[in-house]
Amino acid sequence: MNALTLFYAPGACSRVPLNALEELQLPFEERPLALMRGEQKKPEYLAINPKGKVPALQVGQRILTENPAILFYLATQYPEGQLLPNLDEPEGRMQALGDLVWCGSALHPLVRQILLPQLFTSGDTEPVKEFALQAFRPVVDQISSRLSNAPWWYGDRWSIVDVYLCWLMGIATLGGAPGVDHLAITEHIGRVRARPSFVRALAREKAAVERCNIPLPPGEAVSPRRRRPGRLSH
Ligand SMILES: N[C@@H](CCC(=O)N[C@@H](CS)C(=O)NCC(=O)O)C(=O)O
Repeated sequence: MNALTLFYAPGACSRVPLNALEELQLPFEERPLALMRGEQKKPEYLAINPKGKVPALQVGQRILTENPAILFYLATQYPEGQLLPNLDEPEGRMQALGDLVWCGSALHPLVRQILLPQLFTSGDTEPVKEFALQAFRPVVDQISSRLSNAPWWYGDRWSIVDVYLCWLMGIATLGGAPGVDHLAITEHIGRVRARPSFVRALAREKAAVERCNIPLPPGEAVSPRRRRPGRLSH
């Protein structure tokens, strides 16, 4: 087996692959970065991931970037871990890939605009945030309606998509989106957070924060408590 190293930042979207590795119970090395100190833009890290973002997963000598790609890689490389359902059918694989890409390419940019509108304009941030909040509303309704009928995104089976949605909804809620108003979403977040692999992932983040003295902005959560918005570039 190729050695795995995850480059991640406490509180960031890299929590999803961190949770995936914990779910798979694979041995891996962790390299936490302090985004607030700009470690993701330092030459040492840019040599690993020129995009200057977390996550990055080193697999042997290769580097994988982009959450959907990392998660799909882990799910298909270690199918016994059941990170995604129905991987043995082409339709199931493409459904799962579609959902991961939706999270990464549609929802993640939207929640960034909600939490960090200042990154998208040099002027008034309110219209940017309002536009993103409006675009996010039907998404929240869609997620909420699906989770009202079943405990997990894929019905009665947990998957890594649930963790991705949980992280996205948490960030959007920090930014003022109406996630917590939806009981189905709040309860879903509770279920995701109660899973042992999530608890272990969070404990790793917390330990990294303490060990490496990683500064977190006020809104950044490495504990289940919800806090105020921060300034990380999510
Ligand atoms: N498309 C990328 C987005 C990664 C991303 O935006 N990561 C944020 C943390 S959530 C980051 O590294 N921000 C630091 C920065 O932009 O300087 C993915 O899905 O992996």
